[in-house]
Amino acid sequence: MDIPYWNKEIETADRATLEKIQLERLRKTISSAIRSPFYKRMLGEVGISSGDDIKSLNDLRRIPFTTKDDLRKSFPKGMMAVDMEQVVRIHSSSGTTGIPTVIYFSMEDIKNWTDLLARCIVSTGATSKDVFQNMMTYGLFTGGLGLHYGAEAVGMTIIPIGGGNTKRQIKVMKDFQTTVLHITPSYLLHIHSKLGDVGISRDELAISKAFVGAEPHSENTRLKIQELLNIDAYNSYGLSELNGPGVAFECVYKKDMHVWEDAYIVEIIDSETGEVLEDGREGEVVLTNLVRHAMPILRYKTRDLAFLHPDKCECGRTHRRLSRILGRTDDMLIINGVNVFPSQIEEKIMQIPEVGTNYQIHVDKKGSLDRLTVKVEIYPKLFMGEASQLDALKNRIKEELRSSIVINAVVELHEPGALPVSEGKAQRVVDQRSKL
Ligand code: DLL
Repeated sequence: MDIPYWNKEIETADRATLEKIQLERLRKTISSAIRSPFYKRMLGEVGISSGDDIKSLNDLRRIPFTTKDDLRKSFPKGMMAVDMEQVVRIHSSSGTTGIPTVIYFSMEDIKNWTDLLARCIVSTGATSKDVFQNMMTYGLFTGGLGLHYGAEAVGMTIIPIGGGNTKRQIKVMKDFQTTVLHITPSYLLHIHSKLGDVGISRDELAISKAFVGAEPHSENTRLKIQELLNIDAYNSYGLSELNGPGVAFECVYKKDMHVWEDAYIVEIIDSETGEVLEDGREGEVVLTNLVRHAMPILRYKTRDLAFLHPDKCECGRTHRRLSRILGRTDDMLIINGVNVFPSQIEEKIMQIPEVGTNYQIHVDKKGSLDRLTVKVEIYPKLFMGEASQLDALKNRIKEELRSSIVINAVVELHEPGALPVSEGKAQRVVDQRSKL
């Protein structure tokens, strides 16, 4: 296979070269970070007063972790490391859980971020010949503008449509013969279910690829997307604290996501002890910016759980691959004492052929016990059969779940369109226990 690269030299650099670059950039980043009140205090406490105090990459471990709470407490400017005059863009998280977190970019930061996204796009085989429909929200969310700049650098024809308005999205896909989509996986499945309503068939569309990310999804969900739409779906990972999309992305081989190690130091840690784990072991992803200076973040505890692949990728890139996000340290449900990640439930139900494209997990109480209800949409023709067939399907789903999560779940079958959909990140879990 002819492997496409955006910057072959850096993407295939050997480990010694990568580590040399990392060390240089870490020093520079620390010298920038220390200009912010937050890092001045934190680094001062561990005896680091400039980048020169970092003698080797191992010295990174002297630095304490940064948490979401630190970002919140530093709102609005506690982590800003340059004068406001040098800031050319602000992004922010929605702040639905409290105080928003804000991210500042200098012109150089935007240039560096754009370059990373161009790498991501090219690594999937997309080119300037592609028509790119960017269906992620533009605005304070990093998903829209981040990929927009990357796609522009690659020279793609961009349709900056943003999120929502499903019918229009489908029409635009047909009118401009869109070839590449950027979208959350849940919204893409919804779009597929709406093609018929708009009177447009898959054959009238030219889509061949989708960059899917911004929310957890299982390998079975990817396979479902690929099969239903006959496209290649590439996993895309990132978080606003560390720029946004472009932290890790799948290449043409689709065997998990290359982390751009000249731009980020990635560590996998045991969340409880903080111990750094070796490649192959699952733990919390911790990231350090190496090419951001308006607001660099050091050793950020993402709360995302994953592992790094120890083996090399066939594409020739040397940057290690991060597994699919397997869960979050904060999304684990405890149901009657049993630990369950929503991702385990998704993985199971999405491999059942009768299950459609949407589902939701509800947790409440029945008496003093927790009750887990898994609501799934199934294909409409199944409702036309015998009631006993529906019961059999329900039992099969229940059994599949029991074998995996060791919990007796209540299973509800719904018609397509019955469960809520989001045009951005899906809300998969509704836990009502604290409200009861
Ligand atoms: O979601 C940035 C992004 C935009 C990534 C577009 C990919 C595409 P935040 O809103 O800050 O930023 O949310 C970050 O979303 O910590 C993960 O928990 C989750 N997440 C992002 N990408 C993936 C993915 C953007 N591919 C949080 N798989 C992260 C699983 C993901 N979870």
